[in-house]
Amino acid sequence: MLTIYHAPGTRSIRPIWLCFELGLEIDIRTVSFTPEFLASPEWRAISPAGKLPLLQDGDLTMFESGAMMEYILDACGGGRLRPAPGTHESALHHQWSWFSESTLARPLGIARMMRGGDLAGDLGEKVSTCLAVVDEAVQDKSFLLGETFYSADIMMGYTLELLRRFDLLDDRFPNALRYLEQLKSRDACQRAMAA
Ligand SMILES: N[C@@H](CCC(=O)N[C@@H](CS)C(=O)NCC(=O)O)C(=O)O
Repeated sequence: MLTIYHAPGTRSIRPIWLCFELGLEIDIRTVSFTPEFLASPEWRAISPAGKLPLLQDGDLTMFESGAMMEYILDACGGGRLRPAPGTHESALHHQWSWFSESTLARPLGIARMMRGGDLAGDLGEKVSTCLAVVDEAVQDKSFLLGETFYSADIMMGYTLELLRRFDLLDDRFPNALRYLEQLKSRDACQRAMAA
């Protein structure tokens, strides 16, 4: 059974949501999301960068949420929740998954490192530019790649919810907001958020 270390509101929601969508039984271990715990030798022994989420499967330990999603799909997905490998749709699926974490969420990480860097200025501008891309992508469809829900929507859903919490996703992006609400109405998402 997969074990996922979790704290409410953090990126551990992604792999948990995915497991719930796939109907997998998982062991969720809630940990304290405090600087003290994240810096503790006990935590650093399994999560060397001091981050959440963390996934364990037998002797495998992983500490990057997008990579966990790929592993869960490889090991337990049975072809579900992602397009067939090697197709153009799969290429775009990879692109949205990576875009969610490494491009759209990046300014928040920089702002945090700069201890409150200017999300109202340059960094906020960068987020808005990327949000406009998402807004346009879901303008005339239910999900990023059309009418089928995929794991890239989980990657994106978490990032959009994070940006909404920081008041960066607002009614300038009505399609992205509608898309987020639709994602959040899914039973698996609600269960992951309540975990
Ligand atoms: N790209 C990483 C980001 C991990 C990350 O920044 N996790 C946050 C929680 S959502 C964290 O552990 N922050 C604590 C810290 O940076 O001290 C992933 O997607 O797993």
